[in-house]
Amino acid sequence: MVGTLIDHALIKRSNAAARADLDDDFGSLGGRLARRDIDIEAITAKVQRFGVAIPTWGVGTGGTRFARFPGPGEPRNVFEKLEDCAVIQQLVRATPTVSPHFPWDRVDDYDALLETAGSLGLGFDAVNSNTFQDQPGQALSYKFGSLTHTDKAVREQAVAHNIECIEIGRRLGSKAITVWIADGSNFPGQQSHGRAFERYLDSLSGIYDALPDDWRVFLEHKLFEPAFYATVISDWGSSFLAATTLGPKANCLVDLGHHAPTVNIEQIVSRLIHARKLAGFHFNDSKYGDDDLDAGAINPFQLFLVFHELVTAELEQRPGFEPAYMMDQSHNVTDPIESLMTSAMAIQRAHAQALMVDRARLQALQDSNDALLALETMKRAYETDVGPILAMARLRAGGAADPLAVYRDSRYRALKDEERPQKASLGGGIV
Ligand SMILES: [Mn+2]
Repeated sequence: MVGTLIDHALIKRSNAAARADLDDDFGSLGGRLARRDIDIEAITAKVQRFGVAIPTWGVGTGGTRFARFPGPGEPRNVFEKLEDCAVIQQLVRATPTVSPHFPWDRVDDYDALLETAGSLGLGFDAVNSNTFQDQPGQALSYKFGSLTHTDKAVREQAVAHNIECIEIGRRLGSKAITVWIADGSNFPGQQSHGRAFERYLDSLSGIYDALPDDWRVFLEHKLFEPAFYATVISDWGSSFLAATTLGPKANCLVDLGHHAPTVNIEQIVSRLIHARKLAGFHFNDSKYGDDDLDAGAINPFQLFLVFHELVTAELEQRPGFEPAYMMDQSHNVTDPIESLMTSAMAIQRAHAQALMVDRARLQALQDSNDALLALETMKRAYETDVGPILAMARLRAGGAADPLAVYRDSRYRALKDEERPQKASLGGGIV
């Protein structure tokens, strides 16, 4: 049963109070952009069309390997997770889809799940499998790996789980499955790098063969953790090699946190676009490793540079360019709804800034090797305050000009705390 979302009258009142200032700011920004031959209405329309998926696990409090500190009114099942996702979409209007995870979101009646999502105005994005932990009653353990395990029976169990996820996804209207494995080793010599990768390819081909015609499989690489010596799919090279070996329906997914701190992620994005192998993104930010911090919290310039590659590919109509966007963050000290709203807006911001790069000028500067003015051209777009565009896009789409203020005024979290009495233990967080 779907509970209360945000009272629409509250959004209307807040927007009415903000309207005059917003019109002024939007108008003055429009004038300044016009002098740069940028049409603010065209940018606003593109911002309105942009969407990024929310992972169902994102609306719960995350955790670290040390502890998890649950917040009040956390969703207790996938239906309640959908409510929280709907609130984010109601206010921000940039998150129309939800990315489910199995077995965490397993239900008896998937038609009811689909119907609930539809009634909340939400659709389903890529499904996510889980072979990185053991489930109650599971026959064989993933302690020493899943799709790359030395025991064929364990590999077959992991493949069967992924195929079940595809089957559930079909019923929910998904078109892709994301496969991330925790497989790897903690000690030199523990595992054969070569044989582990070959077992991965063999297992993945079983999943690949089960894909419906219009489906894709997204291979997600990760540098380290939980394996601390070697991860089987550690980098975009391994991911690309696997995706190329498997075939055209296999693409490489880039989780921004899954790289070493100094890696040039935007260049990787460019390479994957060139090879028609970019699956999409898991957006987040990090300072040290896979910190799963909120998108744009640490390095918004990097996010902008990634979007510069994406917008360029879109403008050039690169063949096979159809990236799926999702946020993948762990909210440990904030209200997950607030984090996801501000992160979605940070992602929108990077997108809008990237739309403002003067690409003709940039290319001319690149061709004449003018490094300084080339950077200045990028910075000019990056330093444009696109806030009024984002607010206007939200307002026109029926959302809130100031989502955070409306959310806090609504006391949604306090109301859910009463509606959703928590059990003593809620299980682990998300890695
Ligand atoms: Mn991820």
